[in-house]
Amino acid sequence: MILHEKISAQLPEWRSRVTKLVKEHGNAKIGDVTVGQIYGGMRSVKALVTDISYVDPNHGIRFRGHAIPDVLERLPNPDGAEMPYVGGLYYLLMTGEFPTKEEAEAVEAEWAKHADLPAHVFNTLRAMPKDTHPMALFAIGVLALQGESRFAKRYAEGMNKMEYWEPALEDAIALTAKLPVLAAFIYRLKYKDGSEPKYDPSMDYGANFARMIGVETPGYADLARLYFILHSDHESGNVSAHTMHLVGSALSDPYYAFSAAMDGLAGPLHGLANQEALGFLISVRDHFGGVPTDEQLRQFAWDTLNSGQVIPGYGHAVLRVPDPRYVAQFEFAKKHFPDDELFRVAQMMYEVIPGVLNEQGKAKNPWPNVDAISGTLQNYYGVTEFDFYTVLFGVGRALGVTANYVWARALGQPIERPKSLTTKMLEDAVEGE
Ligand code: CMX
Repeated sequence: MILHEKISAQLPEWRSRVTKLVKEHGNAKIGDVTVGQIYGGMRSVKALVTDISYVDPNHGIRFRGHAIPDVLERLPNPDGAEMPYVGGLYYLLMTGEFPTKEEAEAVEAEWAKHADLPAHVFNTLRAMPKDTHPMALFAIGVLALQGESRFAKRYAEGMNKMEYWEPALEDAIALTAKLPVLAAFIYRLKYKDGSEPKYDPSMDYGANFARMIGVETPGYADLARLYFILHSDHESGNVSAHTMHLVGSALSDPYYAFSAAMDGLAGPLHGLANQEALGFLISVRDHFGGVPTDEQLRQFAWDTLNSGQVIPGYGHAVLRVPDPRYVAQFEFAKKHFPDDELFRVAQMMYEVIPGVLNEQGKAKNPWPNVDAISGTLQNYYGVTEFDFYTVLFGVGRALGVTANYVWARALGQPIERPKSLTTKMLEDAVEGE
């Protein structure tokens, strides 16, 4: 299998780099931790390592060192498509190299082999109450697949730790292969006829997803490709990525770890902000009967802030500029449907909200994040059920977190276990300062 061959060839050098670094510089200090950071969600504490992606506060995400426009330009596209193969992005995340078209297609072919869901997954989800949130169904569906884990089986048989990454990679591929089918089934179960989707091996990942949720409008397969690529990874400290890493560090297999990660993505301050953001846009549009003036929107935003709520889709823990994932989606909408009413509301938000947040003076970053506009694009193509949007985020996020899982096992990252203190200890530590 192509990713196995590539990683296998790269591994000796990576292992010796890490071993050398830790052996020769294990006591070197990278930063200090303040009391404010301990109480403040560990913001900016440098305590994780990943080579899959990096978020530069002033430039945004770099996938394996490459900015989004570069990634979209250099990854190969399916014939006639505007956006690249998602399988090509997975190759880049896993190996750090841009694939040829054949290599991207080899990853896509691998996915096609593993895409089918066992019957009990469909049945488990059918047994859930109708009003279960799609993210709960998604996490349950993933957990219901756990029995398929090669990692768990090999571990139970007594596996050498140098081999952990191999069944981890098999699980990563099988899991990411199944997610579009799982997501499409949840969509059909919640909002359509509840029939079981079937992956078509003659189509790529993005086109398959578009077909399985029943959106055949030209352009939507490209949006699906773009969406999964943009949401794939955002370094290691965000809630979903960190959860995957933490749970995986106990050698829980990728199914357990990813299901837990999705529970974190389902929070409104993280992935669920995409459903909240579209809800906000719609309430603005409905309140004003269309696109508001900037003065009207300013007042609406202030009313929201004064009632103790956040403006969803704005702000970020690391970024200090408009999120390039927002910019890429904005450009897509501008090209394909510049006159769409909700897109025009989103544009007005971009003009007004940063000023309001700056005036309020609390948010460190007043700019839009990935979630501010993603629902607008889905809505345009008829995917109007916005409680489904975080599931789409989850399908994309799987690409990054599973690549991280494989490399964490390959490089022998140990169980994660930071140290806790008590408030009294902190008070004693600062006494006399
Ligand atoms: N609207 C209102 N207030 C905001 C705000 C926003 N969009 N963004 C930040 N603030 C407030 C915070 O709530 C905080 O207030 P308190 O001091 O009263 O607690 C203050 O500004 C400082 O926050 P910060 O340091 O700038 O931001 P954090 O790192 O603590 O939080 C985030 C980051 C994303 C949770 C926050 O900006 C937010 O709640 N945004 C809205 C929700 C959202 O869009 N989340 C999606 C993020 C991307 C993703 O993970 O999917």
